[in-house]
Amino acid sequence: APTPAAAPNYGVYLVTDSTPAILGGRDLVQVVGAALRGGVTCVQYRDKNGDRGAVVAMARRLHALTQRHGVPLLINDRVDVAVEIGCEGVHIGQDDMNVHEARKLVGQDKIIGVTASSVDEAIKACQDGADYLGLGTVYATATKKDTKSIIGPLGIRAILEAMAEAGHGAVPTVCIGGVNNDNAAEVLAQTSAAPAKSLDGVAVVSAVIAADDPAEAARHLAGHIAVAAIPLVVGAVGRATPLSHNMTNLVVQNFAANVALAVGASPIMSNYAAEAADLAKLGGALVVNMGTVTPEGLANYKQAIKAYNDAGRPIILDPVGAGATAIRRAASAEILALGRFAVIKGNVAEMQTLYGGPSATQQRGVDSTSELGMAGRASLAASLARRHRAVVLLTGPTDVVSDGRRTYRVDNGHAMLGRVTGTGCTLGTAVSAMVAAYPADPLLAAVAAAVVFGTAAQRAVARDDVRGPGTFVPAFLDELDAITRATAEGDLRWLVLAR
Ligand code: 3NM
Ligand code: MG
Repeated sequence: APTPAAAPNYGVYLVTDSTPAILGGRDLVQVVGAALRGGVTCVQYRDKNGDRGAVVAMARRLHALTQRHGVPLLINDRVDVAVEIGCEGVHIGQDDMNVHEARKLVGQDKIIGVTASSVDEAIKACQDGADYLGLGTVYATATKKDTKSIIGPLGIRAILEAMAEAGHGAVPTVCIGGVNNDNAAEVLAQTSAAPAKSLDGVAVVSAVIAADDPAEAARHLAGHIAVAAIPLVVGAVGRATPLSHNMTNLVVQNFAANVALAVGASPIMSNYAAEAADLAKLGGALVVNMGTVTPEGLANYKQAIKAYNDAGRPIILDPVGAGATAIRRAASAEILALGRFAVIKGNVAEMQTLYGGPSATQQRGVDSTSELGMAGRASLAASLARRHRAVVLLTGPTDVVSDGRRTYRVDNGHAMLGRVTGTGCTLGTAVSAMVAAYPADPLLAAVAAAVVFGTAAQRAVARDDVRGPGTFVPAFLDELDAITRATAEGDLRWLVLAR
């Protein structure tokens, strides 16, 4: 079956500017290329006055670049240019062509974004069929001097609330105007009308285009976006109470079910695949954890994977001890070739085995034994992610999470997690809940799960009543539960974002 194009991701939205004051003497294609490597998720080429021939030529170069990164390219204002080069869409302001005209020219399948500065403009754009809105101007900016109204974060928030109220809560939004790495976190927090509606991203010009290091600037913005997503992800789990269907090993069943409950999901522990087709219809996610694999178990995984793939529901694959035995190496390779996985989770040894196939090096027990530096870990996660079009969550003292082009590090947690059994496996359960509830961005859902999980460990260890692994486990569940509640309310102060 043909796979529909992935929904555009507006998280780190770059708007270009070719004027010397902002671009300097640099080549726009090189600057945008660096920004894409840093994690920009959407590019708008904005050159309102340039000579048409030069603009078409630049648009083509930019489109070749964004296509290599799998990122949409939109053209500001000049709809004819977008039509000519066949890029993913256009962005139009209130003084540009209207949405209906633009739609006739670009067609149903292309993206049309609209700038709105007021509730009325936003609602009208939604009614006209805009695919997303750019809301602004947040703060006065030297980049665009003719901005009509500076509405601040609270003005943005008022528009978001009105959109949700009018039934347009599903239309994605970014904010624009004077947003940079010093204020992005604050803008995202202040604009959030959660749970009604929050921004899907931030649009910036000078914060990236004029930066000394555009890649680094984009990377920082991507970090702010990921942190801001955590309460949205955790809140979505609480509202949806998604089913977390665990086909897991007999060591961790009880612990995994309790972790699912603590993060607000609804666990079901079913290793009998004949149930999977019914369970897959309930809007949850499946964890396939190969921790105590048997021939019968393997047959069950395969049947359940097919059922969840057929239902279009996410699967989290945890190939526990993938490299430990010939049986596990073969089984994990077979499973991996069989279906689609939203998230593949494991330690370095397991992920190296999957990446290298069944002949990869011997792994001792189910623990991670491989030494690999951070760059090597990031590259392993990204390569495996690209190959399987999945999110890869590579666990370790620092977790690495990648979808193949965006790669995040989660640097929290505590060594105590390695002294009790099942913490790695139950992280997979937490991921399943978050991915099921936050389909918009499985990468950020997995990051959120890792952050919350590691934070719970650190908070548990810090408690006076925790003296070792035995007292740690119940304290960990308590903290996971408490963090989930606080974070869903938008309180980020509980989270440990770096050791
Ligand atoms: N549109 P910077 S503000 C292109 O309010 C644009 O619609 C705006 O640049 C609007 O990120 C703006 O450098 C410029 O402040 C934003
Ligand atoms: Mg405009």
